[in-house]
Amino acid sequence: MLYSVRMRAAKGGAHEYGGEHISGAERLLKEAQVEDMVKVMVHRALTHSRGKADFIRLTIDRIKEDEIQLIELLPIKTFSVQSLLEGRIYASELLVAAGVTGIAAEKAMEALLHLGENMRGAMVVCSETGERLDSLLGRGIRVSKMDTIDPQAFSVWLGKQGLTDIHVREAAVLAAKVNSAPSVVAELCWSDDPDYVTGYVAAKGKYNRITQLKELGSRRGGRVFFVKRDTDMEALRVYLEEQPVLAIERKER
Ligand code: WAQ
Ligand code: MG
Repeated sequence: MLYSVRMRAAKGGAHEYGGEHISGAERLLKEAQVEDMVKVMVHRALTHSRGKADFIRLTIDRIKEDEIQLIELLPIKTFSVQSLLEGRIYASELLVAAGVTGIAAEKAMEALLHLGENMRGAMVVCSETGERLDSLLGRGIRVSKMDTIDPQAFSVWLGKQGLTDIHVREAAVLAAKVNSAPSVVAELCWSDDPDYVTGYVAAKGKYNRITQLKELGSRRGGRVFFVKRDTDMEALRVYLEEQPVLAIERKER
C-alpha cells in the first residue's frame, strides 16, 4: 500500500490568498516512511532558501496499487555552459530540435522571465504558436503523485553519475512523468531557488541538464510544458495531477 504525500508552502498566507510560493514536494511512499517524510517536508518549508513559510499544506492520500502506472526514467546528460546567455541559447536549440517552433520557444522563455509572481506549477504552451493553453494563471499545472519504484536504487543510480543534489532527484522524476504524457513535446525548467542556477530541457526521451539557465540570486523560476496543438487540456491535467506513477530505470536497448 502506498500513500501520496504532498506538501506546498507559501509566505504571506496561503497560495490561493496571494501568498508567495516557497516550496513544494510530492512523493509516493510506503506507510512506514510517511511520518519521517512529513517531518522532512515541514523542515524544508520552515528553513527554505526562498524564505520561511507561514503557510504549509500537507495532503496525504492512500493510493490503490492497481491504479499505479509504470513509466521510465529519462537518461541524464549534463551540458556545461559558460554564461546564462549560452545556456538559454542552448536550451532554445534543444527545444527546436524536439519540434518546438523558434517562436514558441522564444515566447515561452519571455513569459517565464516576465512572470509577476512566481508560479507554484507549470504553464502549458502550444509547441507551434507559443500561446499559453492552460487557464490556471499563477497556479499552473502541479505535477503530483509520482516517485521512483525503488528510491534507494535511484539514489545509487544518480550517485554513480555524480548527481547527489535533491533538485536533480525531484526534477528527474517530474520530468519522467511529464515526458510520458503523449501530448507533451518538451519541457523547459529552471529553479526558483536563489542559489540554484542549473536548469534543464527534457525532450525526446532525454533529460538535458544545462549548468546555467538563470542568474545566481534570482528568485524567479518556472516550468513550461510544450504540447501538441490539439491537446486535450483536461486529460493532460488529470494525468499530470492525479494519475499515480512510479518510475523505473530504463532497460538498455
Ligand atoms: N509541477 C509543476 N510545476 C512545478 C512543480 C510541480 N510539481 N514543482 C515546481 N514547479 C514549477 C514552479 O513554477 C516552480 O517555481 C518552478 O517549477 C521551479 O521549481 O538537474 O529545483 O522546485 O540539476 O525550484 C532543475 C535542475 C531544478 C535540476 C528545478 O525546481 C538538475 C527545481 P523548483
Ligand atoms: Mg524551488
